[in-house]
Amino acid sequence: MKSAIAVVLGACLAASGAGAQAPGPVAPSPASVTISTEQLRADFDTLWAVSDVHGQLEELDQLLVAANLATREGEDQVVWNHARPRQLLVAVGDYIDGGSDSVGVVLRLDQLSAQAAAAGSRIVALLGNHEAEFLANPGTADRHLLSSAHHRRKELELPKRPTGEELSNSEFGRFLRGLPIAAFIGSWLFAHAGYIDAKDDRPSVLGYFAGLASTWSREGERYRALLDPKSIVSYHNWWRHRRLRRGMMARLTALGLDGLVFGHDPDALGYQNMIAMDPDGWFIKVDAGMKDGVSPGMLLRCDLARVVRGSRLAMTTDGRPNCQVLMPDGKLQDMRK
Ligand SMILES: [Mn+2]
Repeated sequence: MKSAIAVVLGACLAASGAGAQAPGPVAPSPASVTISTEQLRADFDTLWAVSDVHGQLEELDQLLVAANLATREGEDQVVWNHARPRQLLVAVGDYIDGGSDSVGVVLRLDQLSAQAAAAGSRIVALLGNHEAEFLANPGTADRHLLSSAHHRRKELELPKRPTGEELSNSEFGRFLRGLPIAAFIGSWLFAHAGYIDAKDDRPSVLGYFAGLASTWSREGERYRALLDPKSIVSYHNWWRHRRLRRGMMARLTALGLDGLVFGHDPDALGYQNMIAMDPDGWFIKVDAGMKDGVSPGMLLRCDLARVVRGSRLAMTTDGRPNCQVLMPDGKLQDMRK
């Protein structure tokens, strides 16, 4: 109960604008990342999101270069644009399986994270179900992932034809084990499948996240728990059901949140292979269908000056989406809704 009181107190402080560092919607834990609206305003101009890159390194590089977040250096090298501070990029999981360079995608995010931080920007990478499956059972890594590891063996300091276990013990596994499953950014939740498997009342939703945090502290269970088909990284197609969308709106509201940004289903919300929003303005899905190479992907781009309203983030104004979509050629488009 003590923590619930602290959360309520924190919410009052935040609402009264008492500049102190407000606690997040849930208790701090390595399972989640919190960036308050105050921190957003102080540290960032633009919020970006990408999801479900699935081993398509060239497509990811092209998106980041098109966004001017990264620049090309030499043949295979893409680095964070050191002249690009105040950018927050959220990667919403599923970096591996699909395209030919799963390991390259993970190493790219690893390197860019450090470079972005040095430039006054930040990358928040979240875990997807494919990473959770690998970390739970590295021995089941498929031949495409292992072949990608073989090609990248020098960077990983691995022998020829590495095993899944060796890959898990390399920098690749170390980076993935450092990833949280959820990010509370302003008043939006970011998570791979996004579904909160709890009742709608506040104690149940807080209990759900406390449960995730508690399995997080037991490494053996951490990834196995996420393999549950209704987990926050695994639940496919929940968005198809009006009842579950309504439930999610209630659970987000119970935490004082205004929206969910998720990936995982390239056809989510009825839009195939594109970033889009639901008609009620509560959900943005960012899986743009890169997995099988049918789409070169896109980035969600939110100008924070437009999105931040007091202590909240608004997905829409007068029913129109506040964020836009950046295409691989650098053109900005309105988001579908
Ligand atoms: Mn997925």
